[in-house]
Amino acid sequence: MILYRTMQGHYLEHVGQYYRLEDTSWDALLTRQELYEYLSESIRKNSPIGDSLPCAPEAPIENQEVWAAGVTYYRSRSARIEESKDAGGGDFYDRVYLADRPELFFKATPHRVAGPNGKVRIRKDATWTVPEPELTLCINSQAKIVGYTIGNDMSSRDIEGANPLYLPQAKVYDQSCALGPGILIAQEPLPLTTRISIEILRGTNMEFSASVSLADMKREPATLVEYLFRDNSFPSGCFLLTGTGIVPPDSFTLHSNDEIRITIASIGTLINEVA
Ligand code: DO4
Ligand code: MG
Repeated sequence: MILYRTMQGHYLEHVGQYYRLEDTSWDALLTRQELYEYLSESIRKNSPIGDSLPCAPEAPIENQEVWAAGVTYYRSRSARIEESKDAGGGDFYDRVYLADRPELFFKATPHRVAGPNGKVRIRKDATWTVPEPELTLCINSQAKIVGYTIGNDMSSRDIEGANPLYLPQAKVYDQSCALGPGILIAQEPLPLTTRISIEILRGTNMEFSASVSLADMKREPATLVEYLFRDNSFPSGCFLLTGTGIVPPDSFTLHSNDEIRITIASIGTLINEVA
């Protein structure tokens, strides 16, 4: 079942039918104990409202912080070693890829997050920007993974490549993150055969497309969550992007008006235009 946040309230999709939920706030919903059971019960007790959402979905976030993991796929390690070669930073990416402790960084506050069909941005002072399509964990205040959504970790490669200490500037700026379209509420981990796909359209031209499987991720989602919660509390829960396994070739940079489509079949497609 997939949970959606809209201007008109919260909705649940289950086998092609949509149900309206009565909860007062998104935070209250995401921090509910036994969310899966509560939603299953709502489906049993209520009649569906139809086979489509009555209005457009919004970013599935209220007061949650957004964090991200890095260098969790070999492709990200290699691309970053290459981009930071001149700055002497390459060794660190290899070391973090192999270390027990994962790379975790703060990504966005809610107002920096674009929702489905919203606009993501290229930093004003960046010259080389790419989207990073990432499976995103929805975690409650008790450190339990309650669901999965799609995240785009927009990244300024020239800024990070100039010096890895510039990472927060390469990663955190207005509309540097997109989340959505909804949250797949699941009790079990996603199968490792799950694929993350991206398409980048410039006008009618497909500028770049690729896909990767969760089996290629080096870290377990549960381990990432364990590290994130070691000495941080999240009273409203949080989101954790799990890293990218797709990096376009070095000749590619995003342009204004490009359309980015990221698909994980069991969740949906997150579509954003570049402002
Ligand atoms: O090490 C820098 C960030 C890595 C990242 O965002 C990723 O691998 O997805
Ligand atoms: Mg990333």
